[in-house]
Amino acid sequence: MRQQGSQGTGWKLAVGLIVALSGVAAGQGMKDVEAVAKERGLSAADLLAAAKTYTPSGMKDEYVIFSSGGHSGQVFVIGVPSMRLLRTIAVFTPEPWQGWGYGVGNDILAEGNVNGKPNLWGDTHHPAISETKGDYDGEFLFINDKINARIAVIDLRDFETKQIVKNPLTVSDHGGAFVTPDTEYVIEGAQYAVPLGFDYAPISEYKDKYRGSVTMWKFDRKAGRIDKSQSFALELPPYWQDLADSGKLASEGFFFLNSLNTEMATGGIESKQPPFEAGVSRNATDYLHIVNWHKAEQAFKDGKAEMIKGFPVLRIQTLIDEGILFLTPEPRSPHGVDVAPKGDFIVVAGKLDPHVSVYSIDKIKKAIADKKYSGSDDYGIPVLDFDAVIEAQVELGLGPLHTQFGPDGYAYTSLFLDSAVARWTLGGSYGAGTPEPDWTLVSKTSVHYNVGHIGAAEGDTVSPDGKYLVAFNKWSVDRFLHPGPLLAQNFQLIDISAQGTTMPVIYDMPIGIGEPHYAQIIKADKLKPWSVYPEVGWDPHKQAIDPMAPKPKQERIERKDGLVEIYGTAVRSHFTPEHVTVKQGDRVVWRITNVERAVDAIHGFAIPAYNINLSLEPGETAKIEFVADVPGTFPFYCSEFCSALHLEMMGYLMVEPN
Ligand code: CUK
Ligand code: CUA
Repeated sequence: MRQQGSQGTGWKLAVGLIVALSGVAAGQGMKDVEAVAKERGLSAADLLAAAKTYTPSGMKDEYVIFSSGGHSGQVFVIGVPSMRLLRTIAVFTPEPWQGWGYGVGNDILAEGNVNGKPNLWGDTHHPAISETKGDYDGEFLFINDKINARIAVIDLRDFETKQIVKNPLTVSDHGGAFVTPDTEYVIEGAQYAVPLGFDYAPISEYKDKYRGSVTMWKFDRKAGRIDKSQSFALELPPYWQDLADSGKLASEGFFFLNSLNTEMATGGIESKQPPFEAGVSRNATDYLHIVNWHKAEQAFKDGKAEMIKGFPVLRIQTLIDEGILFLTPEPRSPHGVDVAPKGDFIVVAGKLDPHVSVYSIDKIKKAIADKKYSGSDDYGIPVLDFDAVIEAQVELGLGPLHTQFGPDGYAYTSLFLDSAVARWTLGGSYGAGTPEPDWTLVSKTSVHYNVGHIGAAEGDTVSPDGKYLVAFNKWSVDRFLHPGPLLAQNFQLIDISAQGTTMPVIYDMPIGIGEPHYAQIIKADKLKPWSVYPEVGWDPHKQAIDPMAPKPKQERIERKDGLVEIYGTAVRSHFTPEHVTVKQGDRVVWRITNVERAVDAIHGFAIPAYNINLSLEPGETAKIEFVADVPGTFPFYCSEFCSALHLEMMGYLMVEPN
């Protein structure tokens, strides 16, 4: 049931506040607000929440969420506090409005082919905004596709995908995308163990042949691309590495990965082994992987990697010999691992344990230096003594999953089974920021329902903002109208601006396009997107002028040996040329430039029967290629309502039969 707030004085105060803020003549305005609130059954808390989130026409949002699009394979861009969807960025899945896969982006989508076959959906999980010194810089966005182990690079000047890389070693990933503090590397941890390169091996050979891995993709910021030639991977035991996070400041040079199948369970029934669900949860502890990536980079540069599937891999023995990899116990099957703002603490959420376990990087470094091991695992990797590296364990509730941070020494953890977000205090040098004692649970806010990740404003950077937190809930049950049995996910905005126990939910946003996982929230003024492309003839793929881009007054059709090259333009409200006649079987290369300079003067370009649609933003040039194998008469047209004479913006493609 939906909770009703008090209808007493608080309500009157809220109305008074809204009326005062809105500057409406107090008497009548107050009555109007009161009447609407009564009629709609709104409480004082509801009115206050509305005042905190309602964003009148023309007012801009203060923060921007980059959310994974889950099964949509895309990225959602959402404003905070209004929770309005501003954009979907086409990534792993064709998207007709943006022309993605229908004339533009086809080559980028093809980079994501797996074993030469197109994979036209993605399960996007974890977006990562590029960072400078551990703080979001708003230049690039990376996101992983869990189902196919791919990473995409998005340029935040135009919010378009520029690159997709397929991991050659693993078929699925989960511990990515995470970036090192200056975005030197994009980290991608595998999820389900497979023989490296996902070759066939019977499950009975699991322990010998199956492996985990983590890949360090080198990012070339100037090129705006991952540089595959400088990228490499680390072979890991087949422990189902889960989430990862990069160290920063105190833990700069390290990254952390947790795991959930150190049992090396291989699944059940006919094998007489327990099913995965039980087999994976037998041990009381799993392993947190501690990776010294500075040393890994050095080992790679020193030629210590072996080529597997044409990709350099540092084998487990090398990781041991070079002091690159250490393990330490963590409570059974944990989920998230999150590094505190100063980089000093690493928070592991229990999932099957009601605690978060907080590790100290100082203690980890000391334990490594002193060789304080409690033993080694089956592969000979040293295991750091748990008591030597743990700083605190804080009991929060059932099903802790993911942690974010505030500016004041608070941490926030999602509780999946409790359907709540917990606020708790960090200790150490953060302790002074909060009125409550160190390492204690302060309060919980119920969310609706089954929360996965949470995202706080800049909440995983070196300088979190506090203020807003969003709970990304898996179930919405009774929150919205039911559009059939497939229900929306629920993004709930929580006001975390007050210290102590006040942490109200102030907005519910249904997401009916796939199941998002993680999202990052950046201050809007850190983004510097273009409103039009810098110059006419701009190729977004190269982020530069295309010297071949058609120019006004130079439109033409060139023909040579079965090749037809069209140089066309689009402007309100006509295409040039308007007539294109080719012969059946001709190869057609059609270049088209939108020569507009006005903001939002977008043209589409759609050709029926040939599966083509483009979105041409002001200044953009695009090139499409097809074989005119279907004879006939094909009216092409602008598919974006651009002007009063939009319907007149068309032409004829005539394909003469042989
Ligand atoms: S995961 Cu979905 S709730 Cu894939 Cu980051 Cu934790
Ligand atoms: Cu151009 Cu419609």
